Amino acid sequence: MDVLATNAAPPPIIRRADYQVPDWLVPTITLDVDLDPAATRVRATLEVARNGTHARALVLDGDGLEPLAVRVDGANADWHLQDGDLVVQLSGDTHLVETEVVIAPERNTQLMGLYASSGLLCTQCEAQGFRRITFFPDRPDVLSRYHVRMAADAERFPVLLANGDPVAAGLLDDGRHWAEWNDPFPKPCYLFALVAGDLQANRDTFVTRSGREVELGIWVRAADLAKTDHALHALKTSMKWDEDVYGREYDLDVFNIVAVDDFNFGAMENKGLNIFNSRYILADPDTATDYDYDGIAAVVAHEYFHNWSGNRVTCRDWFQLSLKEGFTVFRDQGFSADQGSAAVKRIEDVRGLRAAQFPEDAGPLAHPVRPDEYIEISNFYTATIYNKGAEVIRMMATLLGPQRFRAGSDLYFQRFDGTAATVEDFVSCMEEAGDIDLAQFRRWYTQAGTPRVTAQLRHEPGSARAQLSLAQAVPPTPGQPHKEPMVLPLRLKLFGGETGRALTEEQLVTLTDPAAEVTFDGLAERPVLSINRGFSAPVIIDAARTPADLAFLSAHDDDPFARYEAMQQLMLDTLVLSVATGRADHRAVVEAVGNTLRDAALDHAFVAEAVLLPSESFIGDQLAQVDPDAIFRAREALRAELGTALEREWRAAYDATEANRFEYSPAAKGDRRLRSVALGYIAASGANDAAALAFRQFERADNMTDRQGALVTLAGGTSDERVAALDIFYNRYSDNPLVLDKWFQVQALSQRDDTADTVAELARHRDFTLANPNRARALVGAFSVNQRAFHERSGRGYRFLADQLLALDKLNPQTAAKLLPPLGRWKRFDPARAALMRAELERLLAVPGLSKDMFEQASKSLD
Ligand code: 0A1
Ligand code: ZN
Repeated sequence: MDVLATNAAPPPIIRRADYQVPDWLVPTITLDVDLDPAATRVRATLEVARNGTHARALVLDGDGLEPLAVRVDGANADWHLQDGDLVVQLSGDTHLVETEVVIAPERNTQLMGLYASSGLLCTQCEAQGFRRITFFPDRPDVLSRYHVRMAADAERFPVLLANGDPVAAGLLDDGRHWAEWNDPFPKPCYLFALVAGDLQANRDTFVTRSGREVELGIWVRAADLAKTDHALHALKTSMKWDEDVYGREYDLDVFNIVAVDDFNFGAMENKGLNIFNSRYILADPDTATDYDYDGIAAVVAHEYFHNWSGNRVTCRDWFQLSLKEGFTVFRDQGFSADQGSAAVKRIEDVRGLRAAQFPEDAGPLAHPVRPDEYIEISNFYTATIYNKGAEVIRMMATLLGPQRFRAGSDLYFQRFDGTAATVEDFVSCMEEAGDIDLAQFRRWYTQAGTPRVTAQLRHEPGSARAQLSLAQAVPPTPGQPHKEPMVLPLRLKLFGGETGRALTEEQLVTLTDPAAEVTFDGLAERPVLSINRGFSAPVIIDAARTPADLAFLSAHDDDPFARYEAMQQLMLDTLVLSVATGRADHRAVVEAVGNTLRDAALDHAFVAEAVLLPSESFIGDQLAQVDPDAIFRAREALRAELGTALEREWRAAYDATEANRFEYSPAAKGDRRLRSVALGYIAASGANDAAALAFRQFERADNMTDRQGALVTLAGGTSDERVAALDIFYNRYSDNPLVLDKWFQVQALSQRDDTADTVAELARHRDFTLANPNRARALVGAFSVNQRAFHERSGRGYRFLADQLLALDKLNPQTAAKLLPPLGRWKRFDPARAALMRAELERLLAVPGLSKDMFEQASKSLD
């Protein structure tokens, strides 16, 4: 592990501008892995080839490895270790280099490299975990063919899996057995994987469009087998979708997925052997919510799609991470949109972007979609790389149109198949196939910060003409004080303020200058502006529309996303005003929400999204300085008023969405969503029977969505039913870690006044452990986004987070560092809170032996 000694020099900064082609290539590697949790022996044979004309030594990355033997062409070699890396002097242009190391997977708490999780052994190599298994040029532009031989105890590890296709297996005489796997596709080492364990597979086959039969297997513990059908179905649906929509076919004879309980991220796209966090595989109605089901389908699709966008075409270096991640998120979003309501999917994605990426872009950790430098690459698996990256691809798709975008992606896959490519390569393909100049558009990859667009529509009463003034600005971000104008594709349309008729067709206005004017003629009535429809550009729009116009659009706009957006803006304007002035005029919101609830033509999933109030933190993002208590009060007041004024409507919605039996379909999901939202408002109204109603839902539910929905409502209140429900839930699921995570999370997100106390107590609960990333995120991660509780004036929330981060940093720096950003938002708060937050960051930085992961996040957060 890279740790910093006290007074050590700061860790080096890696710069994109310093990229050099590799000195040595490794066309093939043979791995012989003798597996044992305490001592695994790894023998590697690398065919190495000098790349170009130079006299430099071979440098193989290593992290915590001790070479037991190093041989070149069968003889002892001239080698030394330098900062953990193996340096070997070589005379010729090609050699066979053999190394041998012993590693201890059961002691690997970082969950990078080879590690143990609930009795199985598995690997995680992206971004730089392979160097913890064997000495190797651990960089994505070194592509090799892998041949892997594994041996392990046959009873403890009856299943042995690796990338590619199985070639042979057999028994050894000491109770051990072995298997050999061969992957014919050259790949970077971050895509290497192996798994050994007592696993069972849910198997199926998929016939590709050219008629090849692929063996599919989802590998889990025997007890979990019944929870894998949804993931398997999602896998087959994704395979077909990628053929239909992108013309991409699967290329190996087997495709395996393994679920593991301890995992730093969501899942990993290792070639032919995806490894998943079990939360993105296991589902049945009793234990998984609809949200979980959707997440599973999306992540299964995401990892599968990486087979082309990431594996067949990989990244030249880690600065290009969004090349595979932004594109693959865009692809999985398209897949999910096609499985249900595209509008609701878009609403959810935009809500996620605003919750995670906008604050990142506005804070000390802001970075471009293609960063220029990093200290620790695992800190760059961010919402900016993934989600803003996907928005950038979406804008190119909008500018090119579907056919030319598909031509661009075909060209990209064809031209770069089998290679390590760059963002520039991708954009050039889009430019070439789309016959479009994307020179200015490339700023989306280089400039950080969320652009702001002001839009002002002027119209003289009685006139047939209206004038729209647009202006854009990109705020300064760390290291980028001055910004150039961006290319902003804005879909817009005008509606008649009296009749609600469309006054224009939808048009795509692409703003490229700092400011522009658009004129509309032939208007029969006063126009109302609908702008950034479908969220065509990931920007903040300031269109200064009146509450009446926003309410009007929320009822009449023909783009469901824009309808949702109008309602959100109306709610946000109302709440911001009430936080700022202490005076609240809720009438327009109540009327608009009432209209939405009474509109029988709308689907329930959409209604549920549309009537939800913006989150406390999103309200905070609109303010010059965040006042968590005032925001909480203003939001609660509006919630209560909506609950009371529309109580009849909420009860009608609640009753109309009662189901006899669980069904997993878009309509049934919409019903469940609306039902829990309605329950929340009934409770907010203060109705006497609210807790009883919630408890009844909790007890009668035949699925986790309804049960958790009721639990969330109860957990936010003060009723006796709250304690009962939390106990029942805990006892019922105490042996199911994924559901226990929900139990921790619901309490950490609770709106109650005593949440900080509860969370401190839960951190001492016998089921709490920082060693499992899901559990750490469920309590610590959830608490630190609970704005009011985390920012409690005393600063104890900050202290709690810093204490947990310090403890976790010793086990798993990667996961710890990802939980730090809420502390870095100090500039957004009052001086007293800001000082307390800074003090915790300083305390972290003063700790000897802090990981470089944490050092980077904490030191940047102080600036
Ligand atoms: N490439 C994966 C994400 C991922 C990244 C790093 C990991 O290391 C702990 C694990 C997974 C994806 O995009 O799904
Ligand atoms: Zn990915």
